[in-house]
Amino acid sequence: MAKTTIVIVIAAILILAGVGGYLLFRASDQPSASSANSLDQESQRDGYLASTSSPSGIEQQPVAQQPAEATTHIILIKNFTFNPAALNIKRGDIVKWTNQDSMPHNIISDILKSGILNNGQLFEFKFSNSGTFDYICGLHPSMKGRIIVE
Ligand SMILES: [Cu+2]
Repeated sequence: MAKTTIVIVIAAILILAGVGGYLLFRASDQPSASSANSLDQESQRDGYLASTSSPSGIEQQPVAQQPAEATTHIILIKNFTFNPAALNIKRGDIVKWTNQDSMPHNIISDILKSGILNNGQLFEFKFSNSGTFDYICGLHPSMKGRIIVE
């Protein structure tokens, strides 16, 4: 019953506003008059919709501030080369080496030593301290790489 009344009231407002806007437009009044009219109509409609919707409504949850996430960097081992050979990262970042060669490789430095990586296998390491870390492949010592941690 109350809903029907509201619908009728809204319909009446819409019609009146429409006719009013149309007449204003016809009378070659300022075009802004008709747009202002429709703005009023919008806010009135919103008011009615808000009063008829459920009390809880849909509330925008504030997005919590996330701490800066660690970035994961990929180094491809391909054709007996680390790619990229030198990589700049930030403290806390993770580096993943993935072996794309058919030959096995590994990664050895002062602070880390991977197992043998066969084709398709990967090794990851989190760099928690800043510094410059040179590494090689223990099986092919001419393969060299460097990680620079800010
Ligand atoms: Cu190797």
